[in-house]
Amino acid sequence: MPTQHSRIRTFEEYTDAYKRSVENPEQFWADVAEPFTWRRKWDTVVKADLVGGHNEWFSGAKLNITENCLDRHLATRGNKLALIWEPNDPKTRQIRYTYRELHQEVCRFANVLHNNGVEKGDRVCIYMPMIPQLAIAVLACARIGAVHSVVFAGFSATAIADRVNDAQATTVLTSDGLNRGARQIPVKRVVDEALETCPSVRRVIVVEHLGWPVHMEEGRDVWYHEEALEAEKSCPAEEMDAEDMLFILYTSGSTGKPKGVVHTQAGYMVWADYTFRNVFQVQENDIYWCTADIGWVTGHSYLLYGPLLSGASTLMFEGVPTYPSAGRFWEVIDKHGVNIFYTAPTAIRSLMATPLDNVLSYSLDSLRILGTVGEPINVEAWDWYHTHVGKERCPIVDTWWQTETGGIMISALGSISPLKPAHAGQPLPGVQPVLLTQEGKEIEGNEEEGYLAIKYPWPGMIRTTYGDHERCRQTYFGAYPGYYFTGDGARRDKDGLYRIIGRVDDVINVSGHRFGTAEIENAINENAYVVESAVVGYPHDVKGQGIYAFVICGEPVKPNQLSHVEASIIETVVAEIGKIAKPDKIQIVSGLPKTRSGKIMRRILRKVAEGEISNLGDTTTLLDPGIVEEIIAGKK
Ligand code: 6R9
Repeated sequence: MPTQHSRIRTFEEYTDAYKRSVENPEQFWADVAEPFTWRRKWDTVVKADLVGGHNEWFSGAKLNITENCLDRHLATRGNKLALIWEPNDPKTRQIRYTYRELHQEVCRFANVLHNNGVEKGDRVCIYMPMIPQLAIAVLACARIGAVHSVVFAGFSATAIADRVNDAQATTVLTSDGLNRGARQIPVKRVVDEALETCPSVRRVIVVEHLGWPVHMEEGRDVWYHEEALEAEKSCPAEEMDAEDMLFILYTSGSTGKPKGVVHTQAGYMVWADYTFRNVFQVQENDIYWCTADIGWVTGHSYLLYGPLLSGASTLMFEGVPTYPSAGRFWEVIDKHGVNIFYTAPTAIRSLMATPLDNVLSYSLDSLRILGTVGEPINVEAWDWYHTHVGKERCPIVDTWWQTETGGIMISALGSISPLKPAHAGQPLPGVQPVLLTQEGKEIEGNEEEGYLAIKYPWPGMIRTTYGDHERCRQTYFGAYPGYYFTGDGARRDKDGLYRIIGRVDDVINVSGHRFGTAEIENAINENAYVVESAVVGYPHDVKGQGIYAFVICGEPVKPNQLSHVEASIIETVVAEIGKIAKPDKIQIVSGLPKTRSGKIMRRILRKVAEGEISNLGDTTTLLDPGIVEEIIAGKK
């Protein structure tokens, strides 16, 4: 039995580990899990159910993930940097926490939660900027066994309220305001608005960040810094069952309502740590930087849990890539000596569009490994990243995974795997991908394309969708019983490397953020001018996909009213979801292409939005083919 975490170091070791993980998953994962701190070991390694979606890992085990993130490192890494915080404004002070300091801060925050009535199993919604207290708050929830539900601090009041109500959260953690580049946003005000419709919330704990005056609701709202004065510095970790909920994270699917993806304690822990250590080939003195916000799954698994579980030094950045200049990422890398850098293709594409001097004026000597996540990376962006950031010296790990998978599924492992631009590569040990035909038949051999599915459980997989297991079953296991269905299409090349092509469902990926087309349509339809709408994605140079909305209004819109109506629709979407879901193009139409049974033919709208009007396919089933001509003529 291994007593220490090991890392795959050569391609042969990878091949061997992969083989073992498929031949005997129980033994393989028992070995990987062994070195963690367990209060009690498991009875069963895995209970697999890819039909009903009732999968379990390490059942019977007892643990606390924060003992594994923090306590267990204290003896050997107590003075090592755990968390480095780089502020939005480079002229203000960075903050650094050693493992010992972070442990203490997490315990203090955990006591504040306790003192404010938060108990094991309670759901806590966290709506905070990228400040150290966000990381601390997440871990504090895990420390006492409360379920965290982090909501990205760019979502609107309505979106917060939906998530709070779905999870029946009792507590909200927030801040007075936030910095995003040159802008400042009154976060607490957004929370106040949201909570007007959230009766389950008893307590709001506010972290002071900008020093802004905010409304404090008597009997409901308290300041963190005041509560912290009375809180003890030590806090025993709650003993959790392997399959107790660790967190909920809302993500979009093809239906209108985002779903709360549930991850549990032990499997998620083992998966986040194993994938982090191997994909990024982390060495003891590395400084690691993941630019994702903790509001997304990448921030959960690879800014916070993965790095801390592995005892790494993780950097957290409050700002944006373009503030105060488009050289900010590279400046931060040089300033902190970052060795491993993990970001999204959309960030690379937006920086590529700025003068090359922004990157060439930094040395970037410390970099050893680069990563991308969130969407397919096009060859042009890959080349730019490889040449100008990695100086042709650093491998790029293109990591494919999802909120539902908990951690990386298909990726190169540092420099030990074959690299091919725009290809995620090979599955991690424990991941058994297959390509399926639309009818659900496995496609054998290479140089093939199909629906990407996974045919054996892995420790970090989704356990349920909060409050509605049937939805989880249907979405992920219902399409092809016996497989986890990813919603992505993929191609396997001649060497067995996977290239992810994109979603095959009604999900669009805008700057690495997932939205259901129905979700955006629902928002647009809230607007008073609008009767009906249809949203599709189209290729966008920087965002990967842009949002194209075809909208039918109740009254004819005169040309001089057009910009007003469009602005009004955008305002509605911002209020319903948030700025990140703003349509890039709105086209007012008098009708939508529908079949006789009333179904919108999105295939046609997608072609129009993509500008591929010469090849619209079969339009004979349309109720009113004339409408297509009108839509083409008015294309934006
Ligand atoms: C981690 C994360 C998941 C969807 C996924 C796929 C796309 C993610 C990708 C990628 C191509 C990659 N995606 N990584 N596509 N190459 N390396 O992004 O989770 O927000 O749930 O999105 O993102 O379409 O299905 P999430």
